[in-house]
Amino acid sequence: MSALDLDLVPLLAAAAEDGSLRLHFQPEVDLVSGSVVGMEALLRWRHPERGLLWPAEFFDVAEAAGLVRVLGQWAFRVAVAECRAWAERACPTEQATVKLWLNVAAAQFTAPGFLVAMERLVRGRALPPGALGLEFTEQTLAISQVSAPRLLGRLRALGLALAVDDFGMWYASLATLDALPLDAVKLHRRFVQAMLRDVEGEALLASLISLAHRRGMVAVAEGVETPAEAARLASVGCDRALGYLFCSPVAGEQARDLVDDPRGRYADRVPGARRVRDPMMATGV
Ligand code: G
Ligand code: MN
Repeated sequence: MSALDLDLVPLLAAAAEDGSLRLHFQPEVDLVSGSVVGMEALLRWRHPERGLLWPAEFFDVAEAAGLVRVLGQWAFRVAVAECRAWAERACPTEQATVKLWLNVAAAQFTAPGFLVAMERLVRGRALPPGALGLEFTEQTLAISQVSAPRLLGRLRALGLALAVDDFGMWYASLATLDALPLDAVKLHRRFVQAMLRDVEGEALLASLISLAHRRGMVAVAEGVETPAEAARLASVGCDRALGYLFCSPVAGEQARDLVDDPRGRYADRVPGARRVRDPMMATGV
């Protein structure tokens, strides 16, 4: 890992107030229908000289400088306001057709006031059912091993969907899938690549998907870039995918356009060969 660029700290400390943070949105696509069923909110930071930076370029510095919670709070506030705007454009009381997924950093999840803040945010904005989901990496769930099951249970009781993110990037602890109340498993791009590399890779991916399904979770592949990847994913039973094949992360205005017209949006890019229904579609999660 490269040394931390601590020169970024003063600028980053001001970012939540100076208008240089952005939230982009990437559609999550159902591999049977090609419909947009979710959006992942992704934080970006416009640096005055270096241009638009991705979290990978500034998150380690933010962590070292204790700025993760401030950035996270900004992202949550903006994302929930956006979600509210989507609901108003559709029908505010009906089940949301496109769920907004937010990434939760460990520093946020382990902060004492997290649950109360989420409660206030969700209730205060009167979001429709199914409007919001939270993503946690395996590390985050492991750090808060003792409190995680209870906390996740309380978040779920608020009507939030819960997902484990980047699954397989750390220890891919199967206990995560076995013991925690989760709705979705987001599989890291490495599994998509492994699937295409050899039969062992495909078997590994297929067994993770099957395990997720047996636990009542939806399997979501990340970083899908080609039609061949989408077709293979569908053939091993993967439910949903995000990636450049469908759409890169886009700014708010374009995201609204996608949310207004999500049905069959990317039907031309999914093989449509599976006859099994998306389990989340059935439960409304
Ligand atoms: O939260 P998560 O670690 O899942 O973030 C995913 C990151 O990957 C985002 O920053 C997003 O912009 C990026 N990304 C999105 N689609 C693709 C893709 O198709 N390929 C690759 N390599 N990266 C992607
Ligand atoms: Mn994510």
